Amino acid sequence: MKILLVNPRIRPRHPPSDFPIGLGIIASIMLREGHEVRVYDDNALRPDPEAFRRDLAGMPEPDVVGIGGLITTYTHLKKMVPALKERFPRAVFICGGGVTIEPEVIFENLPVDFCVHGEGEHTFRELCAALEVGRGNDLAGVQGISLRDVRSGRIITTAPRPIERDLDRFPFPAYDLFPSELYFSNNRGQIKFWKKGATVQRCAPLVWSRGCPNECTFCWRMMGRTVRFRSMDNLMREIAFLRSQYGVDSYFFYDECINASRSKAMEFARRLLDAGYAAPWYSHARTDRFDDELASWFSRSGCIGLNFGIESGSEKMLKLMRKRADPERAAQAVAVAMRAGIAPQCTFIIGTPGETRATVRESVQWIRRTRVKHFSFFYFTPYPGCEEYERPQTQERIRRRYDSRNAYFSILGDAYNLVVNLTNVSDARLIRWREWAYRAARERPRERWIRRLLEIASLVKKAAALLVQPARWRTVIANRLRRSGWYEFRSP
Ligand code: B12
Ligand code: SF4
Repeated sequence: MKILLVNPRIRPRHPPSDFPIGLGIIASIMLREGHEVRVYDDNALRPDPEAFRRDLAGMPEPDVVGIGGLITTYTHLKKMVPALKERFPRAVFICGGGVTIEPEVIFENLPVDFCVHGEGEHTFRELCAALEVGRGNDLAGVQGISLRDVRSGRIITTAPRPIERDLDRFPFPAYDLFPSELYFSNNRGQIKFWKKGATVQRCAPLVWSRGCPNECTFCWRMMGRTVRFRSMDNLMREIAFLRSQYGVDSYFFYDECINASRSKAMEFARRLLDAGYAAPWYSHARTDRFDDELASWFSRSGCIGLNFGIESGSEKMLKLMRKRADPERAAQAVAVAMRAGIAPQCTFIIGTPGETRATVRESVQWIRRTRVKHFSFFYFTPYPGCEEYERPQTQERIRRRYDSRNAYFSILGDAYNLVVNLTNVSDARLIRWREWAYRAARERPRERWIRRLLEIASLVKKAAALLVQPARWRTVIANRLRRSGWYEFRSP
């Protein structure tokens, strides 16, 4: 079969980075099966609509077009898929990745024939095999797909696809079909950010494990709850391949939690050292399985930074999110990382149902106490698939703001923008809390005291003026109080 795999763009305002590992593995599998595979990497090329049509015009007609990715690619898919369909009207369109979480939305708004749910490797291969001439009847036996029944118009979803337990069965991504050089050189910016003066040239993303056993309410465990690891030999072989073929000299691990198993994480660091592959690397990690010994091994193997999803400095909020973490333990973990020379990057969520000014303040105080330099505050965003998204009250709030799921899916992005407010305060107030949190968390103690003194002086001055001209100053003071960080801090 002739297969065209399309990688839609994500984060279009940033230079293309993040090699699409899943799509790359699928490409490899289909090559191995003897198919003719082409890739159109829209994320790397970023063509304007005119250039896109020109590129399509030069392409031979495929039998199957595979496309998809994160839910955030949905808006772009709405532009791309109709253009692709117009150019290749006879091809079968298969959509995969997180965007297919609600197949009804996809079938209603995109001209696709099939949705693939969850891990796509086996499903895409089996689906293509079933589609080959004369085997269309096997479709119902393909697990993990949705399709629209031609007669009734109903959407049929087959049995879920079980997760693959032996990840070594999958080949390495077909790096040579993608502009890997571009991705690897762009990714090195991440490493340079975390290690000033690092002289790395190419940074490759890698996935060692899949799945997470935890159940945070804001997270979608699209790779399941069972953590599965590739064997160490398999991982080392891929690293060796990337180093020799692409001159890769640093790594970015996309694992949800690199220290999901402490013993394996230790072994991993040792193997990097023993194999001579120690080089700057970065990953996500959990705070509850991170201690001095592990940090020291990580550091020796090249770890320069770890992303810790702290989410909140408030115990109450962590419980509500079911994060299974506590602020004290998290503070210890970042201290451990700093001692080992590993930069902690801490992410927080603001606007979880139940959030109050006091809990935001606890997050800010956590940052001040731990003195972490790199932190971000994301708005709580109920991405489809996560537990919070399913709750009736969340659905109700989404419905109040968006007239359809199409409209809601289209707005989803990086969680830097507030898309739905699940707290009991107004949007304006929630936005102010976030602004305040950034400002207050960045302030050093001396700056904080100076600012407070200046604010008090200014208030005293204005209060004195009020005595003289009450009407004029009443408004000024009210506005000032509303805007001031002092006010935010003082009046929960
Ligand atoms: C790396 C990563 C990213 C990278 C993107 C990498 C990429 N090009 O795909 C970056 C850093 C950009 C990113 C950003 C975000 N991410 Co992210 N990310 C991940 C992460 C940690 C790993 C993805 C990965 O490589 N997995 C391993 C490979 C093998 O799997 P895969 O790429 O998903 O592909 C498989 C299937 O999805 C499917 N598949 C994928 N594409 C296709 C195409 C076809 C045709 C088919 C048939 C199948 C198929 O088959 C593949 C093989 O099994 C996942 C968590 C996870 N472990 O999955 C979260 C995850 C995908 N991200 C998520 C989120 C929420 C985000 C952000 C919104 C976070 C934020 N608050 O900013 C942003 C969105 C950015 C944006 N504006 O678009 C959510 C998914 C949300 C959703 N419903 O889609 C996840 C699941 C995290 C979570 N647990 O909640 N992310
Ligand atoms: S946020 Fe992290 S720990 Fe929580 S369920 Fe998602 S991947 Fe697991």
